[in-house]
Amino acid sequence: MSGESPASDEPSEALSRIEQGLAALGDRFREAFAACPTEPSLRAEHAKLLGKKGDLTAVLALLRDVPATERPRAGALVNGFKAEVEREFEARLAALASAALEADLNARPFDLTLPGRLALGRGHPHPVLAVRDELLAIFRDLGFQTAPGPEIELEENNFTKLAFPPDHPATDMQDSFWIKPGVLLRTHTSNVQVREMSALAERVRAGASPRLAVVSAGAVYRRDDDLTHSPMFHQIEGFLVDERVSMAELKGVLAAFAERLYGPGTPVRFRPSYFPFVEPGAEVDVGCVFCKPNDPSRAACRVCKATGWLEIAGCGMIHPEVFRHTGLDPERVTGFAFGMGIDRVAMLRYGIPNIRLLFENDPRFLAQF
Ligand code: FA5
Repeated sequence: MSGESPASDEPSEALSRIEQGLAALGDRFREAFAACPTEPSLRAEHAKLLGKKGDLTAVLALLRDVPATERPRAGALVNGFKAEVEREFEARLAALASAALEADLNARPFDLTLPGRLALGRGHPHPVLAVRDELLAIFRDLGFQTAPGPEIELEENNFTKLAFPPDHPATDMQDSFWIKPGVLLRTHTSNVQVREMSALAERVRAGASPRLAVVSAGAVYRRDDDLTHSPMFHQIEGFLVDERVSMAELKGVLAAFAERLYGPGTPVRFRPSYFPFVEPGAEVDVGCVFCKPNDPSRAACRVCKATGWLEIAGCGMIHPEVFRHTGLDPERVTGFAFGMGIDRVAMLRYGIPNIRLLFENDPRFLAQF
C-alpha cells in the first residue's frame, strides 16, 4: 500500500453514492422497525426495504456505474447492509413476540367458564332413535333382553335359515343390496333370531333350559323408495322361545306393548298374513290414534284411511323349520316373533308425512323435536 497514491483510495462517485444511499436507508429502516407495533407491520417494512421493488433495489441500480476494481468493496458494503437489516429484523421480531407474551401474561386471566358468544342449542336424540329407545324400554320392562345384530349379514342368516325359499322375491338381486354373493345388507332384523337361537341351541346342548326373550333394534336395507318406504329404515325385532309358548302370549305381549305406547285401552287386532319364518303369521294393527270410533273425524282420517286401524308390525309363531335350522328341537320348544318398523312408529307419533324427512338431516326439521 505504501507505494500507492492517496488519490487511488478515494472511492469513485458511484461508490460514494452507494455508501450515502445505504447510510440513508439504514437510518430510515432502524427508525421504521422500531416504530412497528406488530409482526405484520414489521414484515411489511422489511418487504418495503428488501423486496423486489423495495428501496434497496434503487441503490443497487448504482452498482452498474461502479468501476470493476471497486466492485468487491461495493458488494461487501451491500451484503453487510443486508446482514444488518436481517439482524435488526430478527431482533425486533423477537422483541415483539416477547412483548406480546408479556401482555398476555399480564392480561386478565381468560375465564374458561364464561358462556360462549355463539348460542349453540343443546343437541337431542334424532326422533327415530328417541322412539327406538322408548320401544326398547317398553320391551325391557316386559322382561325382554336386548341383543345386537350386524347390518352386513350372511344370506344364510338373513334368508336361508329363516326358511325363505330360494326363489322368494325378497332374495332377488333387485330387492336386496348384495355386498358379494352370500353377503348382503340385512333386509330385516329377523337375522337376530337366527343368531340368538343358534347361541341358545348351544346352551341347551350344554344343559341350559331353552328359554329366551330378546329384542333387537337397528338399521335394515331394501330397494324401496317412496313416501312411506326408504332404502334404509329401522326395525325392532322381538322373540320369545320356551317350552309351551302359545299365540296367546304373543297377543298378550303386543297388547301390553300397544297400551304402553299409545295409552290404556288401545285396541289391537291380528290379521292373518304370510312370512316364511312363522306359522301362523299375522300383521298387527292398533286402533288409529288420530281418530276415534263413532266420531265424524274418522271418515276424514287420512292416516288410517278411514279404516280405524294402523298396521305396526308383522308377527307369528316361529316356524318349526327355523328351530331345526338353528339347532333347536321343534318338538320341545315353541316361540313367537314380531318385527316392527320404528320409522313408521315415529311418523305416527310426530305426524310426519314423508319418511325421507327423517333422513335428510335438515336442521329446520330436526329442531322441531
Ligand atoms: C318383516 O320385515 C319381518 N321380518 C317382520 C316379522 C318379524 C314378521 C318376525 C314375523 C315375525 P315387513 O317386510 O312387513 O316384515 O316389515 C316390517 C315393518 O317394517 C313394516 O310393517 C313397516 O313398518 C316397516 N317397513 C318395511 N319396509 C319399509 C321401508 N322400505 N321403509 C320404512 N319402513 C319399512
